[in-house]
Amino acid sequence: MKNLVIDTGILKKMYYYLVKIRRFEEKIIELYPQQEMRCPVHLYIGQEAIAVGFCANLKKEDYVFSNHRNHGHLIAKGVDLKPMFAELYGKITGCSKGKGGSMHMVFPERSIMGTSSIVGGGIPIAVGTALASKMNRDERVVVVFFGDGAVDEGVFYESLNFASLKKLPIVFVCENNFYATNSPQENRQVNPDIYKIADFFLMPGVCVDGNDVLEIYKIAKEFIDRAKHGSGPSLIEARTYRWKTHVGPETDIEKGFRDEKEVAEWVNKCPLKKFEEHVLRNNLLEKKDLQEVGKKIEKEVQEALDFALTSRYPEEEDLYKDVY
Ligand SMILES: Cc1ncc(C[n+]2csc(CCOP(=O)(O)OP(=O)(O)O)c2C)c(N)n1
Ligand SMILES: [Mg+2]
Repeated sequence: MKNLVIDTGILKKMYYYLVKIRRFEEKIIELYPQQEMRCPVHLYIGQEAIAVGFCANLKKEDYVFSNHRNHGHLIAKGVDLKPMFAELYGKITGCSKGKGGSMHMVFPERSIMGTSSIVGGGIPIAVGTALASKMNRDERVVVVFFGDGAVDEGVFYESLNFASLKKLPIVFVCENNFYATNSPQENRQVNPDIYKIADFFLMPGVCVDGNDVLEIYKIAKEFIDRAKHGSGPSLIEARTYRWKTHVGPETDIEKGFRDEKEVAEWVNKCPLKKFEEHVLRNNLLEKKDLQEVGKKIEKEVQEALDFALTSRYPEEEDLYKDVY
């Protein structure tokens, strides 16, 4: 897979999603202080390459399970910005009808069956879905994204064991951004190499640069294909960094949670910049291709925002609808 040549259509599509996630969240940063989005937001800026590289290998019917930091996964899986902005504003047209907010977005039409704010909580649900896929022989693969913090939870280990035992069609993707809230990985975990946990469960474990969308695309292809062909699960650790504070639109340097130099070093490894430099240097795409994507997304963001702002709030009698 290392020498796989990625065709121009896929390169353009991946750039489109990288920029779409970035601009969506930049708009949140701009508007959040108005206090009209009344839900907590965990921003994905800096980690975009992981969602994009994986989802570019998935079909509409393949399942994605996510977590509290989910905007990138939904967008990369093809969810439109309109129901996403509407959800942030608590509107009835939101993807969870205004009841979920940022952390609890649902979009079954794109096989996003729900996202959870319980750290590690999505992992066993993803495994159960993969078991159903296998029993139904429907060839729908499952990709579950979680943070390094979820590796502190017992259910992570139980899930890996069961998935390997039953050879389930699932890829476990740990987005290691080295922090769980303000707690660095080295204060929580004895072994920094999360991917090595796969060894014990007799599945492949791979570590990848989480800011390099092309590398991620290739790794994702290999292990998604493997899962689809009945060879069972794998664990991919993608090392990356979140640019913003754990929750909210600010940075956390001024609060002293992270070192300014550390943040700056990672901002310099921006996944969008890395992609742009690579494709231009190697004549894979032209500058005008990249500019066109930028313009298209600017328009989409504005239209989605207008849609959300002009949508209505749920009525009081909607309160107990869709609640089980
Ligand atoms: C079971 C559980 N414990 C604690 C929390 C509080 N909490 C919310 S997010 C978070 C950190 C998650 O870190 P990580 O999994 O690395 O994801 P990241 O925020 O870095 O993307 C914690 C401890 C929670 N939501 N659920
Ligand atoms: Mg983390």
